[in-house]
Amino acid sequence: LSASSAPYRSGVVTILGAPNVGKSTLLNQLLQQKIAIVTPKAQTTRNRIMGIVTGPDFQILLLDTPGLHAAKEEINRRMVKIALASLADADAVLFLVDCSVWNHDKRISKAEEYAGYLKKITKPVVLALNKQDLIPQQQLLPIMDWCRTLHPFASVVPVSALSGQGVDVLLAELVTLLPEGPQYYPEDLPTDATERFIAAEIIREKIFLLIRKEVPYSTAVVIDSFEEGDPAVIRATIMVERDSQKGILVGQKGKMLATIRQSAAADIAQVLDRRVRLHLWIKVSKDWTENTAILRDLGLV
Ligand code: GDP
Ligand code: K
Ligand code: MG
Repeated sequence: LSASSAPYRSGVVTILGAPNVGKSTLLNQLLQQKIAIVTPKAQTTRNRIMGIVTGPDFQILLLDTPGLHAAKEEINRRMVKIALASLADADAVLFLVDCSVWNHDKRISKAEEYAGYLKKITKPVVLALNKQDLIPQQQLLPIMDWCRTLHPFASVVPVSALSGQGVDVLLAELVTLLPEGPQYYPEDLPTDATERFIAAEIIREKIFLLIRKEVPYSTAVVIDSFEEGDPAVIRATIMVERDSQKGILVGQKGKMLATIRQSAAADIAQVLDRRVRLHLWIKVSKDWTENTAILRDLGLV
């Protein structure tokens, strides 16, 4: 062995942070691929999604989680539980914050919120200050100093998940926190999620992006069939809670549903790297977000 040969490191890193700080964007940036859906709305990531980042001498299994937030409804409580439960398996935590929304007062109130989560975490934590592209550079150092007073972070790294700036530094910091270990997955596998799951998530993303306000939170997407081949033929059902929501999803003369279908099909085709024929149905299933059997089917229990 030469003096320069580093041990192979591998392990699990959980990404934690409030809704909309950029957790899914960062995961996609690290993987150079879209596996997690990104929307400007909070609470769009419902399940935990694992991304696999493989380097020459490391493999990081990254868990994207639903955002941490005060949860009232059943489905939201379950999402926070999924986020915190994934900590048990983690070797390290990547705590992501959106530093672009901080002014002085906001920082103070945020500090209390973060402290609440951080005191529950016994694993080493790397703090990533995301959306640094939105703040003046001279503000970065004071913010980093202030952050170091909040918690004994393993490191504090400014990044832009959107542009990729700082992401290589962040990756290197995370690798130092991993134990020596084997390569668990093939080096070209970006996620343990199935194509089926990613297809359903992309359809859900389009609903969030295209439909106003609260309707998307009442929807779930179930893949009824997924025929491999070129084109891949995918049939999916969008579940809603009420007839009125179905009307909004269908839209005038079916235009909204057509738009959702077209934009989802285009994105799925890109991920699968082949043509896609997508068929969508809408089903009204009253109060499914409170229904344990349905939540279990969706992997949310
Ligand atoms: P999550 O809820 O934490 O998973 O956040 P998302 O990844 O869904 O991102 C929420 C919003 O923030 C989206 O509109 C992203 O495009 C945006 N966003 C994420 N990272 C950055 C960043 O580094 N810079 C900027 N300007 N926007 C970002
Ligand atoms: K989001
Ligand atoms: Mg997300």
